[in-house]
Amino acid sequence: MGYAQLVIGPAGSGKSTYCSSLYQHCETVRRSIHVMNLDPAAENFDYPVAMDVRELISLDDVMEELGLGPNGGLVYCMEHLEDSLNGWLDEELDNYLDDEYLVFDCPGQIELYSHVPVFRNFVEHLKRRNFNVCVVYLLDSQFMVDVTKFISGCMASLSAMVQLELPHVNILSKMDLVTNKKDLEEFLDPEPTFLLSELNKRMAPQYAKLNKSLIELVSSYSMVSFIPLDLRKDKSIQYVLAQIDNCIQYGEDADVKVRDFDEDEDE
Ligand SMILES: Nc1nc2c(ncn2[C@@H]2O[C@H](COP(=O)(O)OP(=O)(O)OP(=O)(O)O)[C@@H](O)[C@H]2O)c(=O)[nH]1
Ligand SMILES: [Mg+2]
Repeated sequence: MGYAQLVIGPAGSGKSTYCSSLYQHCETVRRSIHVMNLDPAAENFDYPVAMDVRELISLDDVMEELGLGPNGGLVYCMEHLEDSLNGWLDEELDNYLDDEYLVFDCPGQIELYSHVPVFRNFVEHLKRRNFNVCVVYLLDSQFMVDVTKFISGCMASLSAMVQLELPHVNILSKMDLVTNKKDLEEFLDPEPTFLLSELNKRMAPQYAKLNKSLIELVSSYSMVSFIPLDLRKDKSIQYVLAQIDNCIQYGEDADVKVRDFDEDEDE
């Protein structure tokens, strides 16, 4: 049995930085992980790239040769990868043991998960290869300080969840930039009734019915829970990793030491 994290989230939400910090953390604790780049638009990396999708296609080449812009170019790359990605994975996996832990650093554009089937097919293929896979969905904490942004963040994560049908771990990234943690705390694991009353306060009365349906939707998919991640704190990375490991049933017998993130607040 192998294990895999698919690291997704909006452009610039901190996916590649997370992969790099996770790699460093694992190196320190002498744990083996391999970070794979699935982003044809990636430029440089702070982690050793175990597999690089740009061997198959890169955004720069597509833009130059086909005269496409960055977004159209990326959609083209993904369509092109539909036929080749799974075969490439098979070839690359020959270099690894069956029980490896892989982390896939993915591109940020949300339409790649909803409009193009390549990621879904890729996930199905990983499962066929006996990998336990989960989505690690990163959302920038800067966008989470009010209820309307919170709901739109949940909806974006939900759209990926519906497309990929994978267990999800939602992460709030860039916690080091949050100056007022109190504002954010109410959104980490909020009660649906709290969200609904906040949303109703913010929006005109004619939206009340829509608001109720939205809150019901996100809470019935258990989407309204986010784990804060502060990359400056090793314990925060450790906690996030333990949650993900739990989700993909990695090291079930191992005695994973977990401390709650809140305990570190005053350090
Ligand atoms: N302060 C702070 N900045 C961060 C953190 N994580 C990422 N950044 C910054 O946010 C920007 C985007 O980070 P990336 O890791 O490239 O984000 P990404 O999600 O991989 O971006 P795309 O691949 O382009 O979608 C960079 O300038 C990072 O330095 C963080 O935890 N704290
Ligand atoms: Mg990136």
